[in-house]
Amino acid sequence: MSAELLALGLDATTADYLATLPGAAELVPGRVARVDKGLSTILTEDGPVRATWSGGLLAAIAADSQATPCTGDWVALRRWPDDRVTVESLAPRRSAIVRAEVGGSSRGQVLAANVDVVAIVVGLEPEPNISRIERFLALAWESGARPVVVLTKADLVVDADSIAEDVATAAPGAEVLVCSATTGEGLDAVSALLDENATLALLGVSGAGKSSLVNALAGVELLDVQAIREDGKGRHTSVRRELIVLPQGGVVIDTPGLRGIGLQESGEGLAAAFPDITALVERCKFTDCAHATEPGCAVQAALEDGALPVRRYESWQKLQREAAFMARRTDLRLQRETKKQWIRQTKEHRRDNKPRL
Ligand SMILES: Nc1nc2c(ncn2[C@@H]2O[C@H](COP(=O)(O)OP(=O)(O)O)[C@@H](O)[C@H]2O)c(=O)[nH]1
Ligand SMILES: [Mg+2]
Ligand SMILES: [Zn+2]
Repeated sequence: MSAELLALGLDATTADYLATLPGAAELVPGRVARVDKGLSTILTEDGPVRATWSGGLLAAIAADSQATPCTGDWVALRRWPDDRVTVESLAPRRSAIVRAEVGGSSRGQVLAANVDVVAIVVGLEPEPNISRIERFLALAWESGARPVVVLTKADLVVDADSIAEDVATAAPGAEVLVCSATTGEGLDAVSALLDENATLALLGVSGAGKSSLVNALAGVELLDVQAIREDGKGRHTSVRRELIVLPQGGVVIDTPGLRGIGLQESGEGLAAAFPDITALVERCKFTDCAHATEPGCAVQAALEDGALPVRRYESWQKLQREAAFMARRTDLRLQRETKKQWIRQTKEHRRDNKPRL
């Protein structure tokens, strides 16, 4: 494995996958930095290249939209004699941040792949929305990467540490860091998340301070920071997500500001984000307890004695309903797909078994 690929965050499993592909000798490994409608920018040991999808990859995408390469993916490239470059193969992802697609298909949209740490970036001013942090945490836990909460703009408040304590109660199992991109306070701890060429993805709403944080970590202006428009009516927003290799090592993926994020159906991320409630539910007297008026409900008891804040319970309930809705939608899609496949097979069977005339 070359030093250049290590700096891009290549891990042993992925390196092995890429090296053992059929015809690997003619293929070039690379990491997706950005995708614009089928034309992607891929970082290789010899610098960035622009590439399109190969026929084989297009077929895989037609069968499953999640096979579309996204920022952070590792791929194998082929250089053609006419200098075109195509993405031949997509390496399995070791983690993926997937949000539910708004409307339409029930397939999730992959925001970033092969991430080690997901930083949920939240400005300390205006006051953080704790329920939104819980939602981001569920998405982050679901990804398979390690979630942390980065509270930024510490220079704008006097009680950063007490806000951080509140946030920590909503983020069991996740580290909560306080920093300022403006003064540099607390940046060392954020920087440490990038040790050993780790890949750090930043999630957060537009205006949270993600791009400023990347610039502060890099020590140079790599990304556009939102300027507040002079008429005060809104801001121009960056829509491009980018993969940035920091000069001191480590890779940052700056996702677009997410206004709303839908949850995927599995509910595993939700259980990981709410281990306190998951533990209570296991202690309810009835296994199908709806935590409303049932006797022996551990959730209701925790709400009554104040061990479980009502806000946190309501936030969990809302996300829980959403995940259940997504699960039903996925079931419907799978049913339809199975039916389509059955019809196709029946037709093929009929064609293959036509009586001879
Ligand atoms: N005072 C202060 N302002 C910040 C800090 N970080 C970002 N900002 C401001 O917050 C606004 C949004 O920042 P930006 O990095 O573009 O947010 P993004 O949309 O999440 O990428 C800009 O006006 C920044 O100047 C900080 O640490 N302190
Ligand atoms: Mg930005
Ligand atoms: Zn209960």
